[in-house]
This record gives sequence, structure tokens and C-alpha cells, in this order.
Amino acid sequence: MTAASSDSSVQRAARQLSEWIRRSTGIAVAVTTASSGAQPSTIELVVDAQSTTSAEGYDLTIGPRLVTLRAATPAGLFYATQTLRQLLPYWSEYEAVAFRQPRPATLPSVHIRDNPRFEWRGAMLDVARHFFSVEEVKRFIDLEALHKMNRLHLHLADDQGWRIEIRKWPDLTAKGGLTEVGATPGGFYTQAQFAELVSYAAERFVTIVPEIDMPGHTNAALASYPELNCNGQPPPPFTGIDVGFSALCVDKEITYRFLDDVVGEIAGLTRGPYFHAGGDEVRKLTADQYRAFVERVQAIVQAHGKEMIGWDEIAAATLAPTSIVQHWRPNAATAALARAPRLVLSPGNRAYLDMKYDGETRLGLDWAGRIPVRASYDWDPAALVPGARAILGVEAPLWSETVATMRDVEFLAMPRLAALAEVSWSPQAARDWDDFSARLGAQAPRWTALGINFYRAPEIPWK
Ligand code: TNX
Repeated sequence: MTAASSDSSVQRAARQLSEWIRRSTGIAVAVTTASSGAQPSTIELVVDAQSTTSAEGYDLTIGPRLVTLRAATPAGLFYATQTLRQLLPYWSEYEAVAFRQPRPATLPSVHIRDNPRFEWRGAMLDVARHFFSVEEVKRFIDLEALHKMNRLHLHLADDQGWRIEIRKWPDLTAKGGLTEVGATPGGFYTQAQFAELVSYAAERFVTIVPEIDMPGHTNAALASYPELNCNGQPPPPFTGIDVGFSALCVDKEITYRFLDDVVGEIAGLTRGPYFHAGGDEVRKLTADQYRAFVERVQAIVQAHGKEMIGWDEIAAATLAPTSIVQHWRPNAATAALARAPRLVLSPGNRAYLDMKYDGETRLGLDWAGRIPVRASYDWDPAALVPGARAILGVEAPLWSETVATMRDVEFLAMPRLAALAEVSWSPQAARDWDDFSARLGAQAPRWTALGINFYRAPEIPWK
């Protein structure tokens, strides 16, 4: 019997746990909301505000007669269930197996006290260069949840496509959503579909961070609405992979009415506090134009009740205390980054999931170098930007110029997503490459059961 708190997300986590147990042992475990009073043969999920763990931490105790998961918040309990999941046999991941006879599964007797190092444990999926369906994004969220990650940054607009319905500007998707890299058909999320993604993510304690990249990376918007262009002429759709050639017309007032509508509609669809305004790779504006634009957009984002996040170029502007700089250029000036009010670290040469593993990787780019699994694991976020004011955490971006299917996504993300999840969760002193690579290798049967197309990096002792 699984006794759970009546909180709906805890109930959901308990039902999922019961399902994993049924799959692995054939035993049906009832989920109740009663407090068991530590009855034997019970798995207890307890939200305990007095718990000494941090907000997202948990205690997991597996004893001879009782299993207890205890956390200060439902999020912490959710992470406890993910850890228990990993202690169950790998075949608990097979959805379509039904044992006729109950099969024993043995859990180790353990006490685990676990707390995350960083509050931002993210991944980014670029759905603009290649579009990914709602079902595919859900699968990506599942990969994050398995690794106790809690931010999904969606790159929703770029030169090649606009991927979210904006009711006041319907041509953004009617025209700007049609294509993608390689001129294959694109796509977009209706507001209802986007809301469904927000809920699906929230049920797994993942906050969606929506990004509309601006003022550059905007060809899809410029092609959809002539009036957004300085010369009133819409450019043709773009299906290549160059960057830096497009920019909104920063001197026209309509640009800011447009952005106010876009930020407003998207802010209304998200539950998290963030709006990502891009800001990278602008080659068409002067430094003064760029700074003034970022500061104006920051005010729009704040007026809609959100905190602005932007790529590291925005550090050149005057930023509000709540604004977040996302470090990406390996050679970005660290002095400017250190002044950022808050920082998320995505160094291209460590955290970019779209970099090739090595010279033999068919997918991916290599502008920031090649990133074997060890390079994605073996670094200390605290040492990256000397004097940084506040490091929120780490995010692993997956740009999709070369990535068109979920199988491609999985190949580049796994196993590096697991490595970066550990970089953002575990204290530096507890991390060791040899230990990690052995634990990583042990995931192979589970990942295979989950149908994940992971890269069997030759240096990992895969089981
Ligand atoms: C740089 S990272 C970009 C993206 C590309 C990516 C490819 C960043 C803020 N800008 O536009 O997709 O490199 O790795």
C-alpha cells in the first residue's frame, strides 16, 4: 500500500510509482491518502514542512518492512520517486509487459538524503530550426524528469520558423510557421497545445521557459509582416542555417506594440516567472541601438509580470535585479558576466548538446569544439565566472539545425543530458568521473527499455 498526501501532484507521483512496481513485479499496489501510521508493507510519501531537506530535497529510507519518502515539498517527493524508480529493476520501464505470476524484486536497504546544488537544472530544445510535435516535446520532458531536471527552455522563434500561435498576429504562424531548415514542412503549437505542454511539464515539476529570440533571429516574423521591416518589404522565408542577418526595425513604434502583444499572450500561457527574449548574435545594429532595445524589452517583460532572461550579449545593457543572463559563448568577457544580476551557465564547449561528440559523429555542429561525455561532466560551474553574483544553475541547449527527429535529439542528448543533470544536482565534492561513468554505464538496460536512442560512447562501460 502506498500512503500518500492528498496533494494532487503527490497522488500522481504515487500512482506512477505503483505502476512501476506493478510492471516490475506484477503486484498491484493500492494508492490511498490515509496516513499509514507506519503500517508494515507500506510505501509512505510524506510532505513534511519540518523536513530538514532543502525545498527540492528529499529523504528516502528503505527498511525491511517500510519504505518512506519524505520531503518538504511535492517537488522533493517527486524526485524521491525518481530515485526509487532507478532502484527498481530496469524492466519496470516496459509498458507492454504483464507478468502472469508475481515476480520478486529486491530493493537495497538504504537511507538517502539528497539535495540539489542548483535551483536551475535545465535543458533547451530548439523547435524553430526543426519543429518538434507536442508528443515529442513531452518525451523530452520525460527525459528531463528522469534526471530531476526542472527547466525546459523552448526556443520558439528564429529565422527559420515561428512556432507559437499569437492571436493578435495570426500570420506569424500562418506564414512564418510553414517551413523549417531544409525547406521541409514546419509547424507550430496552438495556444491550447502550448498550455497542454505547460501542464504536462508542471506535473513533472518542470517549468517551461518560453523564448522569442529578438531583435535578431527574426526572419520568420519579418517575412510574415511587412510593417515590421524598416523598408516595409518582407524578406523571403529562410531555410538555411546562417545566423546574424536579420533584425527587427528598432526605430519603429510598431515593433514595440508587436512585442508587447507577443510577450503578453505568451506570459498569459506560462506559469513560471520567466520570459526569454533571446538577444544573441545581432550584427545589424549599433551597440547603442542594441542596448536601448534590450532595456525597452526588459520593461515590456516586467510590465507583463515576468523576469527577463537573455543570452549573454544582454549583459551589455542595464539590467534589473531580477533579470537573468544566460552564458553561452565560451570566450564571453567574464567581467561583464560577473556583473549580471543572475546567471544561468550554458558554456558552448561544455553544455551544448548539439556539439558533436567526436570526429565521427554524423549529427551536430562543432563551432564550440567537440564534446565527449567526459567534457560535459568534468567541470565546476562555480569556477567558470570568477566573482559571479548569483549562479542560478546550468542549462543544456540542443539547437536543431542538424537535428530533425526525436531519434536524433536522443542521440545527441543522451548520455550528455545525464552528465549535465549531475553537474547541476550534485555537489562538486561528490562528483568523480570514474564513479560517474560506471553509474552511467549501468543505465543502458533502463534506457533501452525506455526506447531511448542513446549514443554508446566507447569510453563508457555500458552494461
Ligand atoms: C549559436 S547559442 C546560436 C544559435 C545556434 C547555435 C548552434 C546562441 C545563443 N546562438 O543560433 O543555433 O549557435 O550551436
